[in-house]
Amino acid sequence: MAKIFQNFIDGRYVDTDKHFDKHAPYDNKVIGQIAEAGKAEVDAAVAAAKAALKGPWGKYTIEKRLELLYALADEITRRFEDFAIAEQQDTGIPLHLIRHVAIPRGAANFKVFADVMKTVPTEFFQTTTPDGTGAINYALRRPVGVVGVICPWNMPFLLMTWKVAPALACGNTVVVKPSEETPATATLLGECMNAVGIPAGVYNVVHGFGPNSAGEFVTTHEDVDAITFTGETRTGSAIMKAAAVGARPVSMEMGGKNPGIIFADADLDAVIEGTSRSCFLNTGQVCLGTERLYVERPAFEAVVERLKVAAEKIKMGNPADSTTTMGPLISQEHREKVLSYYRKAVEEGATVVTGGGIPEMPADLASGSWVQPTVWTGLDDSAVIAREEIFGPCVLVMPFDGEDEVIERANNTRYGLSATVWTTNLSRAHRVAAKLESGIVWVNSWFLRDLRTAFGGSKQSGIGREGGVHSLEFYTELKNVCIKL
Ligand code: NAD
Ligand code: 6OD
Repeated sequence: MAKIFQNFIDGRYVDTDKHFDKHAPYDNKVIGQIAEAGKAEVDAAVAAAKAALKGPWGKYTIEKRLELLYALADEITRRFEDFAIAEQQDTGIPLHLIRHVAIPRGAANFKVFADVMKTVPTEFFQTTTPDGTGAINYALRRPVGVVGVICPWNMPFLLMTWKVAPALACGNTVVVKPSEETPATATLLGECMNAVGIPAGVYNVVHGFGPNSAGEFVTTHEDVDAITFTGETRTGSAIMKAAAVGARPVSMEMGGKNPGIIFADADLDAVIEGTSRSCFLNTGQVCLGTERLYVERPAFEAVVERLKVAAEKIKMGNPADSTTTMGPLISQEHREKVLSYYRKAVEEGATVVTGGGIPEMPADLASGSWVQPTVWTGLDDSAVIAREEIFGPCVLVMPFDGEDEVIERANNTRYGLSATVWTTNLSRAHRVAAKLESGIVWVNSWFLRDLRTAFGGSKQSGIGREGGVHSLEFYTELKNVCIKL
């Protein structure tokens, strides 16, 4: 019998009478059916989340709550392989990469945010009063309530736990809407919640699509107190409209068109190692990835040549095979989108340095959503592939001649998520990092992420910052208490 990815509501798995197929990205075979939540299931999930705030969860001491989150992290680690295989089947990401990043980092999210809660300072002010007795002010933090968590498919477990962990650490309850492409790990996490004794209703999962489906039902629900979203900028705008009803707060992590800047003095070995990861890791489906690469003219030819070699070394294949270094795109639909940009690049006159099409795959994988890692040159910043987020394993490499010029070009975008700078000149690294309009700048590295640091995008890449203590800004509300002495 086909596997059914059920909703998780009030501590129980809930089927529905409306199912849709989940295809494995690497061979396009149906691996299960997803039980789409309707309005009734979303109402039930939100009601359970609201009730749980008033139940034991809302009454626990912070120590008790954090103890449960540490236990949850341990339980995820105990079920490590179940999570890894679920994630691999959903996404097609090579298993060794999932074992190395997604699952350990997903478990770590619960520990890190529990740690953060132990050291949150409070503000305190002494105030003078006309009668001379004085007053003291101090701030209390309280949870915002029921948080709607709308998730993408590109690193599903990592990006979901990145939101669920701080939400729960702060004492909220959640209704999670995973992407319709990646139901598995969110569903499995329900088992871990029950196993460690997190009360029913604290963590709920509803499956489905966006408009006129579970996503819309969650974001328009009047008992959802705050909405945190990761996904495309266009979707984020639609969710902001929904959140405007009832004036609910939003935290938005959205799209990007991230520049990489390589100065001629950079260490080229490090550049190629870091840049090939930032262009091709996870088949380019990383919000922080590089799709525009600016290379100082004296280094241009060498970088293009060595990036070509790195791209051609990538081994696509079965994600369970330990020698596979790149999986497929998430779906046939997403492949169509990426290939439309591959065609557009050629129409606009790009030189295809390598890739540009569909690779030949063995018969058992031939129906998967494979594309070749691709490097282009020969176009400038006005090209469509230099302006729009493609979210595939591809990069346009362009030469530049000066620091001011490259900063202006890197910033000439409606996005501002991340940027990478490669140079051995320390003063220049500081100067350029300060001027780049993005939420994160990496110097001589990429995706070196400390979970305690602020994460988020400038311009149309995001609203707000999450990470470490910064997550408290969204997942708690500050209340000032003023006591006259
Ligand atoms: P998406 O916007 O298509 O979908 C994200 C989620 O929103 C899905 O669960 C979807 O069902 C839901 N959704 C869609 N329409 C909705 C609506 N009207 N109301 C409520 N929910 C709705 O994004 P995706 O394709 O899953 O992910 C890829 C995108 O995510 C890329 O643009 C990428 O840059 C971005 N992303 C950003 C970050 C970041 O931290 N900034 C991280 C990962 C991915
Ligand atoms: O590692 C993280 O903390 C993080 N937020 C990664 C985001 C990846 C986006 O695709």
